[in-house]
Amino acid sequence: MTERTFSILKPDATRRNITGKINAVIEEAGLRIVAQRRVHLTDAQAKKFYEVHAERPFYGELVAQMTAEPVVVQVLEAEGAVAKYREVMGATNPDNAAEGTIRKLFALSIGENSVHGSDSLENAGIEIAQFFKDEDIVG
Ligand code: RTP
Ligand code: MG
Repeated sequence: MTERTFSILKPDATRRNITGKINAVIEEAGLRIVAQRRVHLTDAQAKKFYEVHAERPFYGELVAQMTAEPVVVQVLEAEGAVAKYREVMGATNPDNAAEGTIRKLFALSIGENSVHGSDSLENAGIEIAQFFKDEDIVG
């Protein structure tokens, strides 16, 4: 089934000017970038986005990192886009990420791990709606 997933190219990627290199890996894997926008997340936006992690010890650091510099928010489309993008991203900790994955290629650490991708189709819908209007997604 054709699905849409939500992606963020994180501040460590915009800072190093490697968003194009990451997009090349995304497109090479067959995911289509059907919406994309550069944005500097506010504290409130980042806190809401990562609400599920509010009780985790790294929450404060995560919100600080995600608001430090701009990010690129995206909608990616493909057959089975949610699982496909998780595979292309690689493990959260780049030390555990498979060869050829975005995190293996580009991540600096578990915190500065270059990309976010939705972990379920339900969350993809919720996350896309936080950043994009329907008419701004062109499949
Ligand atoms: P994401 O949500 O960003 O796509 O990454 P994920 O599913 O692989 O990882 P998740 O468990 O949802 O954690 C969200 C983000 O929090 C940061 N993190 N830091 N210091 C730590 O132990 C730690 N653990 C997670 C990472 O940036 C992770 O992507
Ligand atoms: Mg996650």
